[in-house]
Amino acid sequence: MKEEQFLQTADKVAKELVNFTRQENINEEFFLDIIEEKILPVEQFFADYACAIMEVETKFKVLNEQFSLKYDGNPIESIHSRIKDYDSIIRKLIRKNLPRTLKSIEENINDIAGVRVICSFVDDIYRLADCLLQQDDITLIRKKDYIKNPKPTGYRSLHLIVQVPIFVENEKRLVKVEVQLRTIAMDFWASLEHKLRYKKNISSEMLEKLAHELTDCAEISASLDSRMQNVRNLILSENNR
Ligand code: 0O2
Repeated sequence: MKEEQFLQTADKVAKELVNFTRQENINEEFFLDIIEEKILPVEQFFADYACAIMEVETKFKVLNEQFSLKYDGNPIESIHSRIKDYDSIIRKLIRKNLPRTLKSIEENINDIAGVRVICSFVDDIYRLADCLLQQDDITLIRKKDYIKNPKPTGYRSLHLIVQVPIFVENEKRLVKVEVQLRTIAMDFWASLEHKLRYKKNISSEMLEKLAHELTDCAEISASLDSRMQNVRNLILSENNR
Protein backbone atom coordinates (compact mmCIF):
# COMPACT_ATOMS: atom_id res chain seq x y z
CA MET A 1 0.00 0.00 0.00
CA LYS A 2 2.81 2.40 1.00
CA GLU A 3 4.62 1.54 -2.27
CA GLU A 4 1.42 2.16 -4.26
CA GLN A 5 0.95 5.58 -2.63
CA PHE A 6 4.59 6.40 -3.30
CA LEU A 7 4.24 5.52 -6.99
CA GLN A 8 1.07 7.59 -7.33
CA THR A 9 2.79 10.59 -5.71
CA ALA A 10 5.91 10.12 -7.87
CA ASP A 11 3.70 9.97 -10.97
CA LYS A 12 1.91 13.19 -9.93
CA VAL A 13 5.20 14.99 -9.25
CA ALA A 14 6.60 13.87 -12.62
CA LYS A 15 3.51 15.16 -14.46
CA GLU A 16 3.67 18.51 -12.63
CA LEU A 17 7.34 18.82 -13.52
CA VAL A 18 6.61 18.19 -17.21
CA ASN A 19 3.78 20.79 -17.14
CA PHE A 20 6.00 23.32 -15.37
CA THR A 21 8.76 22.75 -17.94
CA ARG A 22 6.29 23.38 -20.78
CA GLN A 23 4.55 26.40 -19.22
CA GLU A 24 7.77 28.14 -18.24
CA ASN A 25 9.40 27.29 -21.54
CA ILE A 26 12.21 25.48 -19.83
CA ASN A 27 14.49 23.77 -22.27
CA GLU A 28 13.52 20.09 -22.49
CA GLU A 29 17.15 19.11 -22.80
CA PHE A 30 17.89 20.80 -19.49
CA PHE A 31 15.01 18.85 -17.90
CA LEU A 32 16.31 15.53 -19.27
CA ASP A 33 19.85 16.38 -18.15
CA ILE A 34 18.59 16.86 -14.60
CA ILE A 35 16.86 13.48 -14.69
CA GLU A 36 20.01 11.87 -16.03
CA GLU A 37 22.15 13.57 -13.44
CA LYS A 38 19.94 13.11 -10.36
CA ILE A 39 17.55 10.21 -10.87
CA LEU A 40 19.39 7.67 -13.01
CA PRO A 41 22.38 7.33 -10.64
CA VAL A 42 19.97 6.56 -7.77
CA GLU A 43 18.15 3.98 -9.90
CA GLN A 44 21.48 2.44 -10.95
CA PHE A 45 22.65 2.43 -7.34
CA PHE A 46 19.66 0.40 -6.14
CA ALA A 47 19.69 -1.82 -9.25
CA ASP A 48 23.18 -3.02 -8.27
CA TYR A 49 21.84 -4.19 -4.91
CA ALA A 50 18.92 -5.97 -6.59
CA CYS A 51 21.45 -7.82 -8.80
CA ALA A 52 23.58 -8.72 -5.79
CA ILE A 53 20.50 -10.19 -4.09
CA MET A 54 19.86 -12.37 -7.17
CA GLU A 55 23.47 -13.61 -7.07
CA VAL A 56 23.33 -14.54 -3.39
CA GLU A 57 19.86 -16.10 -3.63
CA THR A 58 21.05 -18.25 -6.54
CA LYS A 59 24.04 -19.42 -4.55
CA PHE A 60 21.77 -20.57 -1.72
CA LYS A 61 19.34 -22.24 -4.13
CA VAL A 62 22.22 -24.18 -5.70
CA LEU A 63 23.51 -25.21 -2.25
CA ASN A 64 20.00 -26.31 -1.29
CA GLU A 65 19.80 -28.59 -4.33
CA GLN A 66 23.28 -30.02 -3.76
CA PHE A 67 22.60 -30.67 -0.08
CA SER A 68 19.33 -32.42 -0.82
CA LEU A 69 21.21 -34.91 -3.02
CA LYS A 70 23.94 -35.54 -0.46
CA TYR A 71 21.98 -35.38 2.79
CA ASP A 72 18.48 -36.18 3.85
CA GLY A 73 16.10 -33.42 2.63
CA ASN A 74 16.51 -29.73 1.83
CA PRO A 75 18.25 -27.62 4.46
CA ILE A 76 16.48 -24.41 3.39
CA GLU A 77 12.83 -23.87 4.22
CA SER A 78 12.55 -20.47 2.48
CA ILE A 79 14.49 -17.42 1.36
CA HIS A 80 13.21 -13.85 1.76
CA SER A 81 15.02 -10.89 0.27
CA ARG A 82 14.49 -7.17 0.44
CA ILE A 83 16.07 -3.86 -0.47
CA LYS A 84 16.06 -1.55 2.54
CA ASP A 85 13.60 1.26 1.94
CA TYR A 86 14.90 4.76 1.44
CA ASP A 87 13.26 6.04 4.66
CA SER A 88 15.05 3.45 6.81
CA ILE A 89 18.36 4.20 5.09
CA ILE A 90 18.03 7.93 5.79
CA ARG A 91 16.95 7.30 9.41
CA LYS A 92 20.02 5.10 9.91
CA LEU A 93 22.32 7.79 8.44
CA ILE A 94 20.81 10.42 10.75
CA ARG A 95 21.08 8.10 13.78
CA LYS A 96 24.76 7.47 13.00
CA ASN A 97 25.37 11.13 12.19
CA LEU A 98 26.61 10.34 8.69
CA PRO A 99 26.41 12.40 5.49
CA ARG A 100 23.34 11.85 3.32
CA THR A 101 25.02 10.99 0.03
CA LEU A 102 25.07 7.86 -2.14
CA LYS A 103 28.77 7.44 -1.38
CA SER A 104 28.10 7.54 2.34
CA ILE A 105 25.20 5.06 1.99
CA GLU A 106 27.44 2.69 0.02
CA GLU A 107 30.29 2.93 2.50
CA ASN A 108 28.36 2.92 5.76
CA ILE A 109 25.11 1.01 5.36
CA ASN A 110 25.76 -2.69 5.15
CA ASP A 111 22.20 -3.96 4.96
CA ILE A 112 20.78 -2.17 1.89
CA ALA A 113 20.49 -5.62 0.31
CA GLY A 114 19.23 -8.24 2.72
CA VAL A 115 18.81 -11.98 2.18
CA ARG A 116 17.17 -13.99 4.97
CA VAL A 117 17.63 -17.75 4.78
CA ILE A 118 15.31 -19.86 6.94
CA CYS A 119 16.74 -23.29 7.73
CA SER A 120 15.31 -26.43 9.24
CA PHE A 121 18.06 -27.12 11.79
CA VAL A 122 20.82 -25.14 13.53
CA ASP A 123 23.51 -27.37 11.98
CA ASP A 124 22.27 -26.43 8.51
CA ILE A 125 22.87 -22.76 9.25
CA TYR A 126 26.58 -23.27 9.93
CA ARG A 127 27.00 -25.74 7.07
CA LEU A 128 25.39 -23.36 4.57
CA ALA A 129 27.35 -20.37 5.88
CA ASP A 130 30.64 -22.29 5.56
CA CYS A 131 29.80 -23.36 2.01
CA LEU A 132 28.89 -19.83 0.99
CA LEU A 133 32.06 -18.36 2.49
CA GLN A 134 34.25 -20.98 0.78
CA GLN A 135 33.18 -19.71 -2.65
CA ASP A 136 36.03 -17.75 -4.17
CA ASP A 137 33.93 -14.82 -5.39
CA ILE A 138 32.52 -14.17 -1.91
CA THR A 139 34.37 -11.95 0.57
CA LEU A 140 33.37 -11.94 4.21
CA ILE A 141 33.25 -8.39 5.56
CA ARG A 142 31.76 -9.13 8.98
CA LYS A 143 30.24 -12.02 10.90
CA LYS A 144 27.97 -11.70 13.95
CA ASP A 145 26.91 -14.91 15.61
CA TYR A 146 23.77 -14.12 17.57
CA ILE A 147 23.11 -17.86 17.94
CA LYS A 148 26.17 -18.50 20.09
CA ASN A 149 25.84 -15.00 21.59
CA PRO A 150 22.15 -14.03 21.57
CA LYS A 151 21.18 -10.36 21.91
CA PRO A 152 19.84 -9.27 25.33
CA THR A 153 16.35 -9.26 23.74
CA GLY A 154 16.72 -12.99 23.06
CA TYR A 155 17.26 -12.47 19.32
CA ARG A 156 19.12 -15.30 17.58
CA SER A 157 20.45 -15.51 13.99
CA LEU A 158 23.75 -15.75 12.19
CA HIS A 159 24.55 -12.49 10.39
CA LEU A 160 27.08 -12.28 7.57
CA ILE A 161 27.99 -9.17 5.64
CA VAL A 162 29.46 -10.40 2.37
CA GLN A 163 30.69 -8.73 -0.75
CA VAL A 164 29.69 -10.26 -4.07
CA PRO A 165 30.69 -9.26 -7.61
CA ILE A 166 28.05 -8.35 -10.14
CA PHE A 167 28.89 -8.11 -13.82
CA VAL A 168 27.32 -5.25 -15.76
CA GLU A 169 28.22 -4.63 -19.39
CA ASN A 170 32.02 -4.36 -19.33
CA GLU A 171 32.31 -3.73 -15.67
CA LYS A 172 32.55 -5.72 -12.45
CA ARG A 173 31.12 -4.11 -9.31
CA LEU A 174 31.49 -5.33 -5.75
CA VAL A 175 28.30 -5.06 -3.74
CA LYS A 176 27.62 -5.72 -0.05
CA VAL A 177 24.77 -7.98 1.06
CA GLU A 178 23.62 -8.79 4.58
CA VAL A 179 22.75 -12.46 4.97
CA GLN A 180 20.70 -13.50 8.00
CA LEU A 181 20.53 -17.25 8.59
CA ARG A 182 18.08 -18.57 11.16
CA THR A 183 15.90 -21.57 11.96
CA ILE A 184 12.11 -21.61 11.62
CA ALA A 185 11.85 -21.22 15.40
CA MET A 186 14.25 -18.24 15.46
CA ASP A 187 12.32 -16.64 12.61
CA PHE A 188 8.97 -17.24 14.32
CA TRP A 189 10.24 -15.48 17.45
CA ALA A 190 11.91 -12.57 15.57
CA SER A 191 8.86 -11.90 13.40
CA LEU A 192 6.47 -11.75 16.34
CA GLU A 193 8.86 -9.73 18.49
CA HIS A 194 9.32 -7.26 15.63
CA LYS A 195 5.53 -6.84 15.33
CA LEU A 196 5.04 -6.39 19.07
CA ARG A 197 7.91 -3.89 19.36
CA TYR A 198 5.97 -1.30 17.41
CA LYS A 199 2.76 -1.55 19.46
CA LYS A 200 1.94 1.84 20.96
CA ASN A 201 0.30 3.01 24.23
CA ILE A 202 1.97 0.49 26.51
CA SER A 203 3.14 1.60 29.97
CA SER A 204 6.85 1.34 30.78
CA GLU A 205 6.20 -1.30 33.52
CA MET A 206 4.24 -3.40 31.07
CA LEU A 207 6.98 -2.96 28.44
CA GLU A 208 9.57 -4.26 30.89
CA LYS A 209 7.38 -7.22 31.81
CA LEU A 210 6.79 -8.03 28.14
CA ALA A 211 10.52 -7.77 27.38
CA HIS A 212 11.18 -10.43 30.06
CA GLU A 213 8.39 -12.56 28.69
CA LEU A 214 9.79 -12.33 25.16
CA THR A 215 13.31 -13.21 26.32
CA ASP A 216 11.79 -16.20 28.07
CA CYS A 217 9.98 -17.24 24.89
CA ALA A 218 13.30 -16.96 23.00
CA GLU A 219 14.86 -19.41 25.49
CA ILE A 220 11.99 -21.86 25.03
CA SER A 221 12.30 -21.56 21.26
CA ALA A 222 16.10 -22.15 21.44
CA SER A 223 15.56 -25.24 23.56
CA LEU A 224 13.05 -26.52 20.99
CA ASP A 225 15.67 -26.04 18.25
CA SER A 226 18.22 -27.93 20.29
CA ARG A 227 15.82 -30.84 20.94
CA MET A 228 14.86 -31.05 17.26
CA GLN A 229 18.56 -31.07 16.36
CA ASN A 230 19.10 -33.96 18.83
CA VAL A 231 16.22 -35.90 17.28
CA ARG A 232 17.75 -35.41 13.86
CA ASN A 233 21.21 -36.49 15.08
CA LEU A 234 19.72 -39.65 16.59
CA ILE A 235 17.92 -40.49 13.35
CA LEU A 236 21.11 -39.90 11.33
CA SER A 237 23.21 -42.08 13.63
CA GLU A 238 20.58 -44.85 13.51
CA ASN A 239 20.60 -44.70 9.70
CA ASN A 240 24.39 -44.89 9.60
CA ARG A 241 24.59 -48.02 11.77
P1 0O2 B 1 15.15 -4.78 9.06
O1 0O2 B 1 13.92 -4.18 8.51
O2 0O2 B 1 14.88 -6.03 9.85
O3 0O2 B 1 16.23 -4.97 8.06
P2 0O2 B 1 24.59 -2.26 11.49
O4 0O2 B 1 23.71 -2.72 10.35
O5 0O2 B 1 25.70 -3.20 11.76
O6 0O2 B 1 24.99 -0.86 11.39
P3 0O2 B 1 23.44 -3.27 13.87
O7 0O2 B 1 22.35 -2.74 14.74
O8 0O2 B 1 24.74 -3.57 14.55
O9 0O2 B 1 23.61 -2.23 12.70
O10 0O2 B 1 22.97 -4.58 13.14
P4 0O2 B 1 22.58 -5.95 13.79
O11 0O2 B 1 22.05 -5.77 15.18
O12 0O2 B 1 23.70 -6.91 13.63
O13 0O2 B 1 21.37 -6.38 12.85
C1 0O2 B 1 20.26 -5.59 12.70
C2 0O2 B 1 19.15 -6.45 12.11
O14 0O2 B 1 19.06 -7.69 12.83
C3 0O2 B 1 17.79 -5.79 12.26
O15 0O2 B 1 17.52 -5.05 11.10
C4 0O2 B 1 16.85 -6.98 12.42
O16 0O2 B 1 16.55 -7.53 11.16
C5 0O2 B 1 17.70 -7.96 13.17
N1 0O2 B 1 17.60 -7.80 14.63
C6 0O2 B 1 18.60 -7.44 15.48
N2 0O2 B 1 18.19 -7.43 16.75
C7 0O2 B 1 16.89 -7.80 16.74
C8 0O2 B 1 15.89 -8.01 17.77
O17 0O2 B 1 16.12 -7.83 18.97
N3 0O2 B 1 14.65 -8.40 17.35
C9 0O2 B 1 14.34 -8.62 16.03
N4 0O2 B 1 13.10 -9.00 15.73
N5 0O2 B 1 15.25 -8.42 15.05
C10 0O2 B 1 16.50 -8.03 15.39
P5 0O2 B 1 16.73 -3.68 11.18
O18 0O2 B 1 17.70 -2.61 10.88
O19 0O2 B 1 15.97 -3.59 12.44
O20 0O2 B 1 15.73 -3.66 10.00
